[in-house]
Amino acid sequence: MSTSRARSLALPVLALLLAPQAAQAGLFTKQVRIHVLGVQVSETRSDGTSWDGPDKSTNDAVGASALPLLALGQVQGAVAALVGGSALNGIAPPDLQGTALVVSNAGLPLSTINLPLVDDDITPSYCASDTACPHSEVHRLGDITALTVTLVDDDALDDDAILPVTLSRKDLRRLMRTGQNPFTTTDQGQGEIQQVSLIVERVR
Ligand SMILES: [Ca+2]
Ligand SMILES: [Ca+2]
Repeated sequence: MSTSRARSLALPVLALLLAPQAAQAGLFTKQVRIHVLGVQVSETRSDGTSWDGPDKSTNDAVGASALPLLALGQVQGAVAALVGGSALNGIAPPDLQGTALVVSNAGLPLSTINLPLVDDDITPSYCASDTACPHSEVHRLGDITALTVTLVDDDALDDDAILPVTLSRKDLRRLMRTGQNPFTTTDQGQGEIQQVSLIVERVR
């Protein structure tokens, strides 16, 4: 093969070899903003006990202990308000709040997305509208190593800790490319946080 012939073949081959790396580098330089739409936690804690209920020192329990101080009519109204729905049918859903932390390659926080308190709900949603969800600052995807979601069940005395889950940059990249939603947190946190619903928005 002549030198010029070999060169003419080598260049396209080199381009093919470099193309995936270039595409990869392109993805890493993309600017993204992460929106958290909602989460789903398990119906009980991983040890099978309820999040809340009569055996727990919860906000609900404190409310109940105050009931004898109220007049009978007030008690009836207060009980109806306390048990409204879920407590009556044996479910004791948690009062979730927490954060989704965007973590840098150095392990430092880049953005903290606050997930506000939602009472008595294993599937809280955080968006005030289609376009108004808790979200991060804009970051280069290549600067992000993970998104860690940490929640607690807000109780009156000691909050019930919930095992956190982490999405890797690979997970976030896949969500950006496919829009797949929600993200199921397989084999993490003993299944306490089961899903995180989020959008990885490509800003530019
Ligand atoms: Ca609790
Ligand atoms: Ca609670």
